[in-house]
Amino acid sequence: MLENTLVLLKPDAVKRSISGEIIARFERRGLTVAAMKLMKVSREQAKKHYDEHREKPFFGELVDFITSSPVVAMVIRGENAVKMVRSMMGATNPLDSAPGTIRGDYATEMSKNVIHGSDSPASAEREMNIFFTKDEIF
Ligand code: IDP
Repeated sequence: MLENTLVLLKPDAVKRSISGEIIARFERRGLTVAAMKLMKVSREQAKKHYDEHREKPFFGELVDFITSSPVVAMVIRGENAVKMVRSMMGATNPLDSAPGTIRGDYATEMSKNVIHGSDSPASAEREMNIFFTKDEIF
């Protein structure tokens, strides 16, 4: 099934100039970029995006980090793109992410784990609307 998913290359990825390498992995796999921009996430967008974590002790830290400096926001499209991107990202905690996955190859810390990808088609729909207008998605 052809799907869209929301991907954020987090501030740590942009600062380390590894965005291109990560985008290349998606393209090499056969997924395509349907929307992309370098942007500073507002606190309002961050709180909406991470709403499911609102009650967690690390929520403040999460919002502070994602708004700290620019991210690359993308819509990635392809067959089963949601699941495909999640499997390419690797586990949330870099200690558990297998080598060969994005986090397994680039991350060492839970808070600076390089990438966000929607966890379901419903989340993807919700999250794409936070970062993109309809006419920005090709
Ligand atoms: P995901 O990014 O793999 O979907 P989520 O559970 O949705 O993982 O968590 C969102 C983000 O919050 C993670 O990518 C990570 O940066 C951060 N995070 C998750 N759990 C913790 C924690 O226990 N301490 C600190 N940060 C956390």
